[in-house]
Amino acid sequence: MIDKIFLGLGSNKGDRLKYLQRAVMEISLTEKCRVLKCSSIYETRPFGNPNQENFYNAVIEIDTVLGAYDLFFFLKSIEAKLGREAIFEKWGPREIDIDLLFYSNLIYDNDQLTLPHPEILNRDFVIIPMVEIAPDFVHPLLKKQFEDIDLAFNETHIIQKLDYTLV
Ligand code: PH2
Ligand code: MG
Ligand code: MG
Repeated sequence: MIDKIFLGLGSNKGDRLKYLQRAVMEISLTEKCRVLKCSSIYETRPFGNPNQENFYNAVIEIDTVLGAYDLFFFLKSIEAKLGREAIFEKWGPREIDIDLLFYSNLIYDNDQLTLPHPEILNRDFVIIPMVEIAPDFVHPLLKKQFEDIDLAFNETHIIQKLDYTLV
């Protein structure tokens, strides 16, 4: 099976567009990863902690030779390289956040890594971009294709789809 790997990108500090673009660039610069698809970029209201700037969010699909843990730590190293400062506040502002959303249908739940990312179904700014680039991908726990996932009970965070692109 070809792995289907999706990453969520977010920034709400500094030049948000540049941080997202640089994250995609860093991911594609290594031999270990290939960027296959990029969603639109969305401006979104902060989820969880309302006293912070709006985010720019997007989702990308990649291919990689790295396993889930190696990929997770590689993504952390890119966050650090791009200058993400330590965050002391849960869901506080961040220059760049690169979340491993799905590694195919792997299901993990431990201190280091939870797969699928536990917040996906609460976040329109993940579901809508997933519908854009992978409408038939099946959420391995919900067992529904993204295009069939109901947003009706979720709070809306998306303000607008932006004209900028990730690459
Ligand atoms: N990320 C968070 C907390 N809140 N809100 C939005 N709109 N977008 C995010 O990416 C986001 C958030 C923690 O990672
Ligand atoms: Mg996050
Ligand atoms: Mg994160």
